[in-house]
Amino acid sequence: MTDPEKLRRRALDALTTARARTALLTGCVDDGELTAQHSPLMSPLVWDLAHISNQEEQWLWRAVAGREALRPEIDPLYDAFEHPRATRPALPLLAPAEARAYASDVRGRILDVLERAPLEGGGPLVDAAFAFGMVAQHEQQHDETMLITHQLRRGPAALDAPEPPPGPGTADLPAEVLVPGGPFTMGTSAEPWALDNERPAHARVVPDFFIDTVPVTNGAYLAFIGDGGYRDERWWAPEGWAQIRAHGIGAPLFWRREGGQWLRRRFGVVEPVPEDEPVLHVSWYEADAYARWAGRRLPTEEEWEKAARHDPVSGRSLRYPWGDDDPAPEHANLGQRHLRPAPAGSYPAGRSPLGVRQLIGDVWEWTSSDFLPYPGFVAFPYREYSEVFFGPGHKVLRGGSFAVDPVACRGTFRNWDLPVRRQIFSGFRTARDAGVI
Ligand code: AVJ
Ligand code: FE
Repeated sequence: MTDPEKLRRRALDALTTARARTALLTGCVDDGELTAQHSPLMSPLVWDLAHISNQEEQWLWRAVAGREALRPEIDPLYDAFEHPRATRPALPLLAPAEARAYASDVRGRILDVLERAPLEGGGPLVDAAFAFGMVAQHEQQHDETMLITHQLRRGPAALDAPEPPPGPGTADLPAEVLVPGGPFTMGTSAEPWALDNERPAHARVVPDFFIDTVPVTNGAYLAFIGDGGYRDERWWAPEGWAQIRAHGIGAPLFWRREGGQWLRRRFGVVEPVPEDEPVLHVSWYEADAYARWAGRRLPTEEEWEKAARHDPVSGRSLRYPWGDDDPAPEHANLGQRHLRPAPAGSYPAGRSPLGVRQLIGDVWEWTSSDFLPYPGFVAFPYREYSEVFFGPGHKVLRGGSFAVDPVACRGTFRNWDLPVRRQIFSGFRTARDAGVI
């Protein structure tokens, strides 16, 4: 993708799509709700709104266009490292009307820049085409964050979306798929909008392993609960056991048991837990404990990526499980098109060459791996984007949820979070070494 006009259209399209989503997420509640803190885990929605535009101003207006700062005095308010989320409501934040005016001022200016910027795709990370793509991805990541805030919010539903299609189910699918061992290419040096932590492409070798054909479902997870999984220390990492004991955790977040039935709250609506849907809102510790109970383990990050990208015929790593085409609605449940995961077994057109399903979309999948740099990693645009998070404190999630836009999701995309987190749209699948029965 080196044609500058194509890059320009793609950037414009990605920015416009992101802004429509931001407008929806911040326009469906009143100003009081925008400035309220719905959970100490999250920012007020109005913080995300101005933060998106402040980053856009810094990366595109100042860095790419080389123009003078518009609102330098607000930079510290919207610096995620300066103020932890719980303290943000007390800051002198821009009021909703001011934040909206700032957002449209910045957007108008950077669209003028985009019209004239010399764009050369495929260049080094610092090229202008990359910066526009990074800003669109950043906004979409905050749109997912804002959707998490909506899920935590109390009160009647503010959002609505059609149900995902019913899907073919799992009756005809094998429980697991053998991924052949040997080398494959992990990461990318070619994907124009890949972030710093996805680079560079490099060879990895994994031994033969089996991986679940579909993500672990609520039904399967209910068997773990029913078998006393939350009361049996054998299955738990020590820190996970401490967490569930300290907080009285006995089920995924947003679940409760009433009259012998498991219910869950989903965007302001309480409904029975659907057994055929991938489990959602579990911590890394819960995923790890389930896998141990099942006699299995979480896949490593490289196993996950090999299952998602390796084409055994060509030996090549694909951009997505289904090939190199950009995601379309028949491939995966992405982009907040539906406000829930689709039933396990859905999206046969999105399966990998080896037959693994729903690797992209539906739920972020916990892996056993710590978030670490690839060999040859170069931080961009600054250390705080990825580098400061490297280390044993953060676990990698792969594949993207129903809440993430296609622009911020691909076979190489890496998400990370603390192993205690459960408000994120997280699920998992399990794996095992081949040869171990
Ligand atoms: C990649 C989702 C962990 O939300 O902290 C947003 C994305 N980086 N603004 C986050 C991000 C800067 C990041 N995650
Ligand atoms: Fe951010």
